[in-house]
This record gives sequence, structure tokens and C-alpha cells, in this order.
Amino acid sequence: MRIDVITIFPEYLSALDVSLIGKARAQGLLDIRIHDLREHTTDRHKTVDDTPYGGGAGMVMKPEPWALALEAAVADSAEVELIIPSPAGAVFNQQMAYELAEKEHIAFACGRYEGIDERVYEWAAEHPRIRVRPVSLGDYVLNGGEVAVLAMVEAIGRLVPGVIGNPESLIEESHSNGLLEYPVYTKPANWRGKDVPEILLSGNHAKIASWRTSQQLRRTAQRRPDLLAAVDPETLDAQGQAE
Ligand code: 6GU
Repeated sequence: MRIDVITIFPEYLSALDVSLIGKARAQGLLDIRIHDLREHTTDRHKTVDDTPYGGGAGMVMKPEPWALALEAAVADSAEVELIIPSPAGAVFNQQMAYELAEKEHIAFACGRYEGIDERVYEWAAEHPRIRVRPVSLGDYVLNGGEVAVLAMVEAIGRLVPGVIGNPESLIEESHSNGLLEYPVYTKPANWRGKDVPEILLSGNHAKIASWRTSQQLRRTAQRRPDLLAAVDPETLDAQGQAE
């Protein structure tokens, strides 16, 4: 899978050299290319921003460097999913991560300041090789898209086959069945006066599976009741039958 990131702070993305994603890059599973927007400026000062028409606070990113950077990023691909990190986008979730992990080529355009000139989005939406998606991490404001890209690339990249050594771990984790993860324990069985739930020591795998699902339901009802409405009724049925 190829992932292009366009930013004025390429060094922000150096975290993508580390850990599982870094290893996947080194192995060639993820072809992640970080681009400095300033390389697509044509003036001596490598200007990427200017004052807003109509007045107001802050600066707006100029359109032409973005068009040049995006044209370069999509030049070799028939179709590129262009993700625009923005608090004004659709909220990113696991479903979106699964969807994007199937794409051959995705790109991220990291805006800074008060944003990118609106005409860039119109131009990109009209571009025959680009599909535009504004995406938000949640209802709060970051200074720019870079931190959001780190989160999204990790969520998407780990779903690409081969990136995670043990694919089993992808099956049971939070959100994979629409519920939050069940609690986990390791040795010792008693720690500072606290016992591991007895059922986990029983060796009864059917009962353990049922207990884990009920813990997922309880935790989700407590912490994220909004998620329950979207849970597959089969998951709830299976639990009812096991009890
Ligand atoms: Cl994706 N970008 C920015 N700049 N701020 C955000 C965000 C994204 N998600 C939440 N806040």
C-alpha cells in the first residue's frame, strides 16, 4: 500500500519510522512517502501562506503549491483517496480504517494556519484521479493535520496484511465487533490483594468466551452507550444463548 503525506513539517512524521509501522515500511509492506509542501513553491522565500480575502485572523494556505504537490503525488496512480484532516470532516472510525486499508494508494494533505484555500478542494474533487474525503479525529481542534495523520496511518497501516505479526489480535480488539475490548489480566493471580476473575483460571473456554463478551457489553454500555445501537444483533444473540 502506498501512502503520501504532504506537510510543511515533514519532521513531525518521523514517528512513522518507529515500531510496527516503521518495520512495515522497512519491509516494503507500506510505501510511505513524506513530502515537504515548500518544495512545490516557486518563489525565493518558499511562501506557502498569505492573508485571507475578506479579512480576519491568521493566514490561509496558497492554492498553487497544493495543486503542484498533489499532482506530483498522484501522477503514477489511476485512483488516489485524498484524506484532508480537518475538524470539519466526517469522524474517523474503525470502519473507515478497514475501508481505507483496502486502497492501493491514499494521500493526506496536512493543512496548517486557518486552512487551505477552498478552491483546492474543488479542484481536487474535479481531478480525474483524486477522491476527496475530509476526515476528523473528533470534536476538538488541533493546530494542523500532522498528529491526526499519525493516528490514521497507524490505524489503517496495522490492518494491511503482514503488518501485524499475529492477525488473531486484529479479530478480538476493541471496535472489531462494534464493542469495546474486554479486560485482560496476567500473572500473578493475586496482586496487591486483587484477584484475577476466577472464570479465567477455570480452563472452560466456552464460559470464558461468554464472560468476555458480557464484559464487552457491560463496558460499552457504561462508557460508550452510543455504540450499542450499531452492534450486530448476532453478537447480542450469541451472548444471550451462551448464558
Ligand atoms: Cl483531522 N485535524 C485538525 N486540524 N484538527 C482536528 C482533527 C483533524 N481532528 C480533530 N481535530
